[in-house]
Amino acid sequence: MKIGISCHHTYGGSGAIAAELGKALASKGHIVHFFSQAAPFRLGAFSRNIFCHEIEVMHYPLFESPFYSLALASKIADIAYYEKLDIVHAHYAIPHALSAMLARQMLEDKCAASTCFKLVTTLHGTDITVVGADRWMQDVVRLAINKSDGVTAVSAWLKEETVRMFSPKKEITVIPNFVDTSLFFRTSKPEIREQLGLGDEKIVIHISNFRPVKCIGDIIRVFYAVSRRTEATLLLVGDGPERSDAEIQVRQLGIVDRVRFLGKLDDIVPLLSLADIMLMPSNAESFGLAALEAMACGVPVVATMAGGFSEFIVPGIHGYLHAPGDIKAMTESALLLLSDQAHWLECSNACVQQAKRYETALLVEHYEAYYAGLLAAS
Ligand code: GMT
Repeated sequence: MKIGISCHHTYGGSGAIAAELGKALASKGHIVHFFSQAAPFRLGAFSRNIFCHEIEVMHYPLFESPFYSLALASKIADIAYYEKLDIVHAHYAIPHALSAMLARQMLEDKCAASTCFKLVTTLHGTDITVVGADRWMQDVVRLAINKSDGVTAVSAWLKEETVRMFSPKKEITVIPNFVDTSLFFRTSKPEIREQLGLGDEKIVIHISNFRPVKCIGDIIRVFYAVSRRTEATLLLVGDGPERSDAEIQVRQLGIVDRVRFLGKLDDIVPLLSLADIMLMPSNAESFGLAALEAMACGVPVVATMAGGFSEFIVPGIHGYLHAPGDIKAMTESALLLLSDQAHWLECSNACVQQAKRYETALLVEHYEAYYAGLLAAS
């Protein structure tokens, strides 16, 4: 198949999933064209089957904010026509699905509807729960969903939310996030501990784009309580709008020497490999790719019951789930995992097994079958 993938290039789960999906499809012989503002952060692959189109936006003094969505639509239309794309897969409803929809309209005079690409939209989370919930964005998100030929969501929870908020015309198929366990596994690299100046204390990790939904303040609060009862270091990987406040909070609590802000890093496996637990106290998380990747590296997760975590984290087996904002309960669960080595080991092994159920190869087959079904129906 010839597949176009439109996605955000920035640090975040939807861009990561789009890039990993494209790489996996290309390795199976499909031709993949990426459309994004810059090369997606996880792409980093050489393949004869991958083509990356960075969208050039026209700058003109009259336009205060450049028309990215329109430039994207034009690029998709151009490539879809000349490369005869079968599928354009939009990751995140806005603006990708909408731009692809517009691209299809641009091609109306050039090709018959039956020969034009099928539009698949994958809903990732905040496109529904934050952007879609905005009074002025609701109708545009609804349009993007209803004009797609196929819609997938990354968890049953997100599907339910979408149905509740938008009553979409089409059935939404759940295809969860996935992880390549040949790349995400626990490795022993003692030099990393040394490079980071860590001793043999327990390591707590969090990886995200530091948006409000991630509740970074709760991570600091839980870690503060944990660090009063056991020797531990918190590794914070990523960056975003909540980082500065988190730094101030860490200074005020007097735990600067126990918290490391590492910024955006691509190579996270070595860090996950030395982590004892991951904290994910989000107040809404459609799936939680970072948690799945941590589990693949044998890291139990303390997270919230908000969203899709409960679809792959069984409390007591792979970590613990609590109500958002319940600092006390999250602290106790973190301490339990950090203090009971036998229990930690059981959880760690169970996490590795659970991650294998979300193996990239399995879920990529789901996407391929989904594309094939849409093409066969035309
Ligand atoms: O994190 C976001 O705010 C948006 C989005 C992204 O582009 O990074 O992340 C979402 O998509 C991931 C991949 O499907 C999911 O694993 C994340 O749970 C989801 N984030 C939220 O729902 C907050």
